[in-house]
Amino acid sequence: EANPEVQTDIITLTRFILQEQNKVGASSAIPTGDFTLLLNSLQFAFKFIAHNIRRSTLVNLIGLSGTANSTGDDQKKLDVIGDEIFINAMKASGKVKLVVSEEQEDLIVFEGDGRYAVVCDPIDGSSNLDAGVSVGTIFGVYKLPEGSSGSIKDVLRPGKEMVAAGYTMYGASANLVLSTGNGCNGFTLDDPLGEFILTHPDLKLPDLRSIYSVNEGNSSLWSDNVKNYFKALKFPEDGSKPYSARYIGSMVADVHRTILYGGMFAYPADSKSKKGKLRLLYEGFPMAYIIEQAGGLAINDNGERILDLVPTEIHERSGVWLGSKGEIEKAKKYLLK
Ligand code: P6P
Repeated sequence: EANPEVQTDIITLTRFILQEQNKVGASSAIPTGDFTLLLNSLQFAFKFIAHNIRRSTLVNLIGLSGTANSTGDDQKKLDVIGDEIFINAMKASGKVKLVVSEEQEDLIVFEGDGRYAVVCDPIDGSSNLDAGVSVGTIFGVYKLPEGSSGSIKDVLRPGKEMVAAGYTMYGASANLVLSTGNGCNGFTLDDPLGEFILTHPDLKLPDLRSIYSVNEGNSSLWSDNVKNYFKALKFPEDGSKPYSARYIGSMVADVHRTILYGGMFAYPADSKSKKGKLRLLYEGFPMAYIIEQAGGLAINDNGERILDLVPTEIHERSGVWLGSKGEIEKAKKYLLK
């Protein structure tokens, strides 16, 4: 009889997406086949970036960093490598018309008749890499409106119009968290197999969890409302237990913990960064999309739903508050005082 330990019917990412497409009510903006091919290119980019992160960590560890490679140019910074891998994979897919990247000042327009626009931060948090902190690729996908030939207006749209969004966190293993508008699912890269396997089906945040995640070093710059909110968590007046503080300083890692354990994460706008630090299009929108699909909320400093905001330029910043529904509703009460 079959060995019970051996999984013989695993759900890979490709199989999962094909199943999703056949679900009733799957977002009609994703024609059968096209999205699977786009997703295959996305997952290739994640695998290749994961490979380079592991290799570069090793390279740095044994002091080879900074060595000139065969063509004599300097060892590329990892975020440049991640950016090139991502852009090349999107171009090769034949399904993408536009790319916005945190590493590229201007919109990238490909030749051909791709019907998707992809926005991304290829390696968010890369400054933490040498400290062994998890970093990640954050991405969002818009479908070009019918009749559009592909221009900046196709990406200056509210995040709620995205047909897919997510991130891949490069930690002990590569973890992809993805939504195509029907809930939120987690996949883990099985390196030897080279496949992302469904390991966290139907992710849902708990409604409440006493964990807050913010860079307290900015406290003196916050508005009084923001100061009062965090003070209430740390010195509760109703005699309840104070909240726990957890801050990694890598958005993908802080958001991943928030999805798995609950709680809230914030990068408020402040007197120094009046529009906040995080980028709306390829950090705020994808994380807000994922969090909402997992039953949480995501708002800006004015208590507005992040996914309803319309960027005016591709690198626009925004304050970001996201996490458990009950925790963000509590924060919103303070923000609107
Ligand atoms: P701070 C990393 O540089 C990043 O863009 C996000 O990943 C992270 O959430 C934030 O900046 C951390 O910023 O000011 O707390 O170091």
